[in-house]
Amino acid sequence: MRIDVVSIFPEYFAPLSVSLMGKARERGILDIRLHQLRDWAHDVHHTVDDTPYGGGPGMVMKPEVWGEAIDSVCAEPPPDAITPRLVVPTPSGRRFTQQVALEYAAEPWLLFAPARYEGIDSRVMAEYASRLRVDEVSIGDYVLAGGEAAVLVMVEAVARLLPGVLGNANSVTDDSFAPGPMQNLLEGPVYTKPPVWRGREVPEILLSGHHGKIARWRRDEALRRTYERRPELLTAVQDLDKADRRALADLDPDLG
Ligand code: 6GU
Repeated sequence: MRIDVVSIFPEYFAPLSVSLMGKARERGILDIRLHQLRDWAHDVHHTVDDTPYGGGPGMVMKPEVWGEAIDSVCAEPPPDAITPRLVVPTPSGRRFTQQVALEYAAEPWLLFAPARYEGIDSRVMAEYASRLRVDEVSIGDYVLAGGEAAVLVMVEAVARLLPGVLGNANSVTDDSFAPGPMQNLLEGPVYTKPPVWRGREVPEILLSGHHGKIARWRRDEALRRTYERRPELLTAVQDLDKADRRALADLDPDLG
C-alpha cells in the first residue's frame, strides 16, 4: 500500500519508522512518502495560511498551496492505482472507526492532508471531490492542535490490518471492533506468568486447560466489561447465544 502524507510538520511522522510500521516499510508492504507542504508555497516566507473570510479567530490554510501539493503528489502514481483516496483529518469529519480502517486497508493508495490552524479552505475538498474520493474524518470527540496525530492513529490502525504486518494472523480477527463474533465487544482481562503476583492470583479457569470453558469465560468477561465501560455498544452485539443472554441477565436483569 502506498501512503502519502502532506504536512507542514513531516518530522512529526518519525514514529512511522518504528516497530510494526517500520518493519512493514522495510519489507515493502508499506510505501510511506512524507512531503513538506511549504515546498509548494512560492512566496519568500513559504506562507501556507491566511485570515478567514467573514472574520473570526485563527487562520485558514490557503487553497493554492494545497492544490499544488495534491496535484503533484497525484502526478506520481504507483504502478496500478490510478488515484489516491484523499483523507482530510478534521474534528468536524465523519468518525474514523474500525470499519473505516478495514475499508482503507483495502485501498492501494491513501493521501493524508492534515491541517494546522482552523483547517483547509473548503474549496480544496470540493475541488478534489470531483476527481477523487475525499473523506473528512475525525478520530474522536475531542480537539487536537492539528491533524498530524490523527494521521498517526489512522495509519497505524490501517497498517496492522495489511497482510503480513502482524505476526499472528488471528490477532486481527479477535479485535474488539472487527466484524465477527467479537464485534462491538471489548476484550476482557489478560494474564501471563507468574500465577501469583503480589498476592493476586490469575483466574483459576485460565490454568485449567479446558479450552471450551476458557472460551466461555472470556466471552462472559468481554460482555461484563462492555456492560460496565461501554453499555451503548451492547445493543449492537450480533448473534447472542443462550449463554450470552444468561451472562447479560446476571449483569442486569433488564438485559436478559
Ligand atoms: Cl482528525 N483533527 C483534529 N485537529 N482534532 C481532532 C481530530 C482530527 N479528531 C478528533 N479531534
